[in-house]
Amino acid sequence: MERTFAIIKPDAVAAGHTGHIIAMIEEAGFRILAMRREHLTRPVAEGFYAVHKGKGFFAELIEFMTEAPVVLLALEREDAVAKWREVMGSTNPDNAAPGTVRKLYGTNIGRNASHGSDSVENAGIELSWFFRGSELG
Ligand code: 3AN
Repeated sequence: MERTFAIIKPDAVAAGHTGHIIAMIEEAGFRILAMRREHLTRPVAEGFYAVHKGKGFFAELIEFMTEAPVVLLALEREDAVAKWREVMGSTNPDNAAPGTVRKLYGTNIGRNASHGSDSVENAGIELSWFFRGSELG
């Protein structure tokens, strides 16, 4: 069993797609270990995306991620990191496969409806940024 970290981003939450995205997650065989709706503060968002600090899109990314509430999820299944990235689709919704979260609900490369960890190592770091160990059962 593997774990990954997911965010339903402000655009998708505000548009009322939380329920369908959670259904997609469960239909893809994930167990939801923990879930929380939260309006990210600037320091939390900047800490989470620290790896992108200095990139041209950083300010825009932080603005977007703090504009409205998100839904944070801890997910588990076999091959969870790769499988959730498959369900999300490519970073840029234009290149995402039909039926993926980003194709269905993303607008552009910045406002792309969802986040998923890119490695098992980063999943562990990201999960512990948002959830206490005791919340992950
Ligand atoms: P992914 O989320 O698919 O792993 P990353 O790690 O390259 O993609 O980027 C993290 C987040 O930063 C993306 N989800 C997206 O919201 C934003 N981002 C990435 N590249 C750009 C860009 N060129 N312009 C605006 N936002 C971007």
